[in-house]
Amino acid sequence: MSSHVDVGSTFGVYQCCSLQTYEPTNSQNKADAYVKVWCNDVFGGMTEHRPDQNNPWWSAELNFPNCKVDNTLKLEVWDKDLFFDDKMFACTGKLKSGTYDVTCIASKGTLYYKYRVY
Ligand SMILES: [Ca+2]
Repeated sequence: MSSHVDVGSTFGVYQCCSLQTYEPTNSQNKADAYVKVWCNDVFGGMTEHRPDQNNPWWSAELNFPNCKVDNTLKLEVWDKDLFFDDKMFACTGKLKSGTYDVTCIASKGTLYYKYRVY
């Protein structure tokens, strides 16, 4: 019998986020935004959507047990619609060790988020 203890592995935590939208897409000119998150193409989850809100925020915390330094974190901001949701923009970046507040500026909005890799 032997047991295995995984010591020193890296672990990614992603904390979502707030958004300022510049091009809201529903009929009231408001966004119904939510955010999907991947680490190296592994889907890590998504936030709930915030209806009719051009400055939404979320407090979701997503854990990525296998997310490491130099992996690529990808966030997609989506606008919920009745039938087909629209992708507003995406943010990608390579992860560094430590805790970071990130601002992603895109033509349709600015996304603020935080991640930690340790
Ligand atoms: Ca919408």
